Amino acid sequence: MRTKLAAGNWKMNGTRAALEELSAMATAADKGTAEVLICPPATLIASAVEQAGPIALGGQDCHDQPKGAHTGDLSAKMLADAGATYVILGHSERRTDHEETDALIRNKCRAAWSAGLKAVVCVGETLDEFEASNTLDIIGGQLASSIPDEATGHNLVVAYEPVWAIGTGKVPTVQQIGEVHDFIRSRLERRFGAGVGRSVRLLYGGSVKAANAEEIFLTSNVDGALVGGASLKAEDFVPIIDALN
Ligand code: G2H
Repeated sequence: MRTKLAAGNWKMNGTRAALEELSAMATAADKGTAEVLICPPATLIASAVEQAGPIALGGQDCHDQPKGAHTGDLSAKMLADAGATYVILGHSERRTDHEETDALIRNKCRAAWSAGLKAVVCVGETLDEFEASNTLDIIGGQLASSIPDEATGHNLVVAYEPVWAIGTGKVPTVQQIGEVHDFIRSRLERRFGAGVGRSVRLLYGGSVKAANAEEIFLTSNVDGALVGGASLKAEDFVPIIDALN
């Protein structure tokens, strides 16, 4: 069976004081069977290691090259060296703000795997694409082009994040989430075979909070959530962790 995963994406939020939130999250992680992951700003990863306890730590991006003249960038190995075991790749904010393409995300994925990191690859449609009923075409294309052939249930997590649901408070219906997650599962099985396809964890992301987590977690092929705003404070994130257990 797939281990449930509650993943927090702190985005560009938090200085060292924010690490105080980790202790209550660690207590919640200790109590249950779901895995808990926090992806703080990279500046906090090394100092988070001590407080994190059972919580896994991740980066929010990495470069596709192992080293070199890339001012301001971080390699996957640097994240791993700081204490990360995961990295989020292809978040829609990176695809938009930094014009990241599927091909670049695929290369970053390979770089992450070379450094021993697990990749959380994000896919999702924009509001225009959703309204034009193009969701499955878009997701199918992103899956095919962003994920390398060497994917396994160990090195890959896929997060479905409809762009129009991110930070907006708008959430698709559980039927819509289930339809997309079933589609992602079938595409992974078709490409990688049933063994790998069934072992990759699928997260839903986009305005997940304590009030809607339980219902989302009961949805077909939802193995957890990638949570932004509601992962910053333990009082918001702990109920989401608890809902997975
Ligand atoms: C989607 C999500 C976390 P939020 O970006 O990746 O953010 O939960 O704030 O919508």
